[in-house]
Amino acid sequence: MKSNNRRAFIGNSAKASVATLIVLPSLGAFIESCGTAKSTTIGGSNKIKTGFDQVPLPYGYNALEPWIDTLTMDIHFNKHAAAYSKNVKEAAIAEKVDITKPLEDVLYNISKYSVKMRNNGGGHYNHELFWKCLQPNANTQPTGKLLTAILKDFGSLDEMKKQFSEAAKTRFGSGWAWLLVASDKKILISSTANQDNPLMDIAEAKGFPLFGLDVWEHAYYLKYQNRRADYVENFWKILNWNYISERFNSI
Ligand code: MN3
Repeated sequence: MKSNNRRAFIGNSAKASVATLIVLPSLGAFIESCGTAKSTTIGGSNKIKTGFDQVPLPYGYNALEPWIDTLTMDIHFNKHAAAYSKNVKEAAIAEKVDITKPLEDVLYNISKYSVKMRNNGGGHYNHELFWKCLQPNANTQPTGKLLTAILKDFGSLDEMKKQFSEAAKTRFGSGWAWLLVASDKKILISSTANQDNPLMDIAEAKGFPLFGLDVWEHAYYLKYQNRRADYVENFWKILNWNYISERFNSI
């Protein structure tokens, strides 16, 4: 894990003090880790990086009614998502990961870690992102550079939504649908199983996730039961495009 720590260090080196620089093992290692840092996947600024602790929900449990019900939000945040955060910290301690560094640094190299880290690191990251991408009474639309990019890659906003909804509805079993930016800046739609995500080196479609939709049954079953398609349809009504644009503009 030492090289990961070095990579994480380099990622934050703009903020590092001269005093901390002297702990680097050698100039050779410094140069080597600079080279590795460049090869990491596309990512956002430090401002939108993810820590290992849960950030408080930015709205009440009932705020997304009637599209996502209060009890689902309460259980989802306080039980399911809380468990991912607790478990990823356990895995981090066991695998000597510095939890003061962004979780993204682990996810970029997830194939080098345990299954526990993959499931819970992904689970924690995905949920922290999910809450921020939702908003009560959203009624927002993509604008500016993000809208231009969507139109370029999909032809229309409706076409993007159609393809995303299809990915969400057809993901077999538990998983997520994603809108992501690939390293060539092309906007893609993908879906992943379980708690995997596009940041991971094992992902089929790699890139920076703009938003994801949780299609595990725990995300919708109390209200929608087997009607995943209705849940997917209603998701568009509470999507926080302002935050999603902020993510797009940060890369
Ligand atoms: Mn979930």
